[in-house]
Amino acid sequence: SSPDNEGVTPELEKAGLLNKTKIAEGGRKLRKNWNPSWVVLVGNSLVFFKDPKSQNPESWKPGNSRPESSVDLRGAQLQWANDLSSKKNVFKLRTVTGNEYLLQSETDSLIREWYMTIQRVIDRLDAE
Ligand code: I3S
Repeated sequence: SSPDNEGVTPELEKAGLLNKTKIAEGGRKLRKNWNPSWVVLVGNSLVFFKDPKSQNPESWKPGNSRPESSVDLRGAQLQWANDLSSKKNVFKLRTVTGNEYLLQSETDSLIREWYMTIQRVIDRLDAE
């Protein structure tokens, strides 16, 4: 972030449409329910929106659109998880609190970019 921006607005790293399902809550297994989700990686968090209006950058500003949920990436773990789904291009994100999400895209390059970008944020937080 620019010096002016330091400590004010968290950095927007990436945003896009992915298929998402939560598969565990606090370590307890949940039934899968795949849905398209507008995913925003901002600062140390991955934020999920179900509202298609959230695809408008204006609406990501704090207070303009209510996220469905948000994941703190500090201490999180990421791994490819094609064994956990019949879909291709699936990875699993596990939070320190034992929440687990599968994220998926039909587009190989797109899912690889998401994986690398999220991993980079996790690595940065691990190094702090
Ligand atoms: O891992 P599972 O349980 O085979 O996941 C599938 C089911 O959740 C299925 O719904 P039902 O709960 O009605 O059986 C979903 O429609 C599928 O999408 C899930 O599998 P995939 O392979 O798509 O992750």
